[in-house]
Amino acid sequence: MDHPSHNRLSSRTMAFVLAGGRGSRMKELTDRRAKPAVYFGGKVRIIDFALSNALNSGIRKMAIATQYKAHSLIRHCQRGWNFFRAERNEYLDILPASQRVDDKWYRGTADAVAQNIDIVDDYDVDYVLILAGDHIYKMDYELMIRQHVDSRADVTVGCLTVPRDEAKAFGVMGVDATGQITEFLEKPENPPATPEDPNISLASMGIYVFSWKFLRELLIADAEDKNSTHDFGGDLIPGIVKNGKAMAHRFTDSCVKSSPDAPAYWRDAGTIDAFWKANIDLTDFNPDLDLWDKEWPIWTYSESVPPAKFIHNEEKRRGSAVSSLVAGGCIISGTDVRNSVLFTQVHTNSFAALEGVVALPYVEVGRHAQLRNVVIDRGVIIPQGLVVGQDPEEDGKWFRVSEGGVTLITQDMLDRKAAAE
Ligand code: ADQ
Ligand code: ADP
Repeated sequence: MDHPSHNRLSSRTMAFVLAGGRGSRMKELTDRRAKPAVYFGGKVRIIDFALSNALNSGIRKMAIATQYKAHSLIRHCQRGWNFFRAERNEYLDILPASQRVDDKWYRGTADAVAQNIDIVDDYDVDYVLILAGDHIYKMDYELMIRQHVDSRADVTVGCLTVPRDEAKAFGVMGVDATGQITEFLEKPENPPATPEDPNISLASMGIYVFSWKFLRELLIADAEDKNSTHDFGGDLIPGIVKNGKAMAHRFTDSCVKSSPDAPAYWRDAGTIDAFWKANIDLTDFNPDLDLWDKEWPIWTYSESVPPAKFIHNEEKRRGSAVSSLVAGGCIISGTDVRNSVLFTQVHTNSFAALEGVVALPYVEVGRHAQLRNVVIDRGVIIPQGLVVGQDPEEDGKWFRVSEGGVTLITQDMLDRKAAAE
């Protein structure tokens, strides 16, 4: 008798995760690391969402294409995603652009797959699920692969609805009543709306299911095409919409929610403001993204550290955190912490006050510092008495203040400030 898992298409699918882009809208946060390696939610990195979704969906073969500032990402994946066992037919490969085919780096997202055709061949799968490594969401990909197979599409594109005025950052599509994509415009100046609502557009999530046989041929043809930019959204998908059958898969149909009433959660978090908000939203009483859900865990690498500790100092100054996420290894000593997300090993000192603070690992906050609505990069030492978040003009002299009024602090910025004073 067939084992039930044999009916799951995910066991015949590999996930190919694209993690080589720049994410330049995150400014100094992506100076030294690619966006998929950026920390999130007090514990994980952004790429852990795509990888955990694949794992939780039953996929046991994965590859991650890296290029830009890949060191931190590669180290994270080596430490945290090293439990795949070839004896069980499980694989996870990290594929840095390494000029395997000729002397070119990955020229675009499709080229990142094309340069590794022989490796994908070795995986011996029927379907390839192309994922972006830089989005925060929970999704059961099995349902999307199932739709792809049942509809006999050439490609199935994951899609969601976005406000029309935000849609020009996406591939935007039109669909017919059967869900077949009738037009696909990559980052259009004037995005078309859905028939139901003039203020809403149907946007590509940049995730695709193909049969490997079909994609393999397409990639070989595309590699020869001098006019192509070798990009899925810019070249391959519009080509299939014109000449073949491209189907849309609605994210809402396979989104994993904590309760049926919860909104479908998907975030790009590609700017300082969006990154700050997505983190701080987790401090809500009932956040839209449930990281506590045992049914759909987000796997990661985490250091083995002692539990978080809260101390009242000698002068009886309380060390406390309310409506906050505080990771292991933190020491909150005589500090008032509110609505903040503190990653591993953040140490704060007496008489400091933190509100709306996202502090990446190994941040130290000196005595009497007053910080409001800030993102602090990993390893930053906040000097005693620093006040940020009260006078944007003053903050802007040294730090990066976003459009939404969030201040990003890196060690380089603090060093420049110290040198000038
Ligand atoms: P973008 O997000 O703008 O649009 P892109 O910058 O190509 O597309 O990034 C897609 C993914 O590929 C990211 O995870 C990125 O890290 C990675 N990547 C980019 N260049 C790469 C390279 N040379 N090698 C390896 N990886 C690379 C895409 C689609 C749109 C869709 C949005 C949704 O093109 O149609 O709407 O995603 O966010
Ligand atoms: P991790 O070191 O855990 O990967 P990061 O994502 O913060 O954490 O690191 C990003 C990359 O920048 C890594 O390659 C790291 O080694 C490097 N890096 C961190 N701090 C510095 C620094 N002060 N100067 C140069 N490179 C650094």
